[in-house]
Amino acid sequence: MASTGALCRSPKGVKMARPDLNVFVNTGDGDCCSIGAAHWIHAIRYNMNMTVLLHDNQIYGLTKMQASPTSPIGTKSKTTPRGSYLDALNPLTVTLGVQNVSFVAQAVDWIPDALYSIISAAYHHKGFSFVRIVQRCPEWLPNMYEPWMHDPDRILLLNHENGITLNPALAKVYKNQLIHDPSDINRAREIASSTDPIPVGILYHDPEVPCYEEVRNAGQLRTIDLIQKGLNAELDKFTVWPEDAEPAA
Ligand SMILES: Cc1ncc(C[n+]2csc(CCOP(=O)(O)OP(=O)(O)O)c2C)c(N)n1
Ligand SMILES: [Mg+2]
Repeated sequence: MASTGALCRSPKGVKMARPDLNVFVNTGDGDCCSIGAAHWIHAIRYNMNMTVLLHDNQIYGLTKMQASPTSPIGTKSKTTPRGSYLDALNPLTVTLGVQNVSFVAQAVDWIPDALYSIISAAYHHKGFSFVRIVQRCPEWLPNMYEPWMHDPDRILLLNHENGITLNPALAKVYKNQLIHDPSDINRAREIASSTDPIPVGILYHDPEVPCYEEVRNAGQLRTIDLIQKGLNAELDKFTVWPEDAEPAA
């Protein structure tokens, strides 16, 4: 599921109806943190088994540059020509503040190796996995991450045996590393509040939080067989029996 309003367009409903599907939501900062924010908060609390990739380019891109909740203070845009007035919302600390949060990670688009490992870990987590991808926007905010891209020490790589496995070549370039146990939510919240250096890796992971599908026994109530049976019963209501028809020769 993708595009703006992605979280509004009820991926929770899709997962309830079809627990057999792997649900991925590709969302933007405007969509997730503003337009669909109510759905974002409740999707975390429901802890449904799905993966949300927040492509955070800090601007409404598709509609040609309006400030979003994650735009840094002072961002000049079509809706804030004198610069935005408020501090940016931090999607990581917000997610880490909601009941039943179970997986939170951060990646940057210019380290694809780590991005791949993080998305893979998110997919394998049973529950709601939230990955914020710090995403460049070449069209509207072209130089936003230049200083971070050119200085590997401004990336803080999170290391742990329960985190992601780093390619050794990458580990040599990104020397600013921290051993972080992703089961420690208080430490995760502290790390999440850093915007410089940018933390990359798994901030929080609790595999024991029950998924809403399990709590509601959705899988048992709505198997493919049952759905098919129900549909057939509905469609059979409209069967017209050819009582007066000539018997087939
Ligand atoms: C519910 C809803 N409201 C408004 C829109 C119009 N709209 C389309 S794209 C967009 C901007 C989205 O910005 P963001 O989520 O940051 O994604 P980006 O384009 O930056 O990748 C808006 C407001 C929409 N598609 N759906
Ligand atoms: Mg955006």
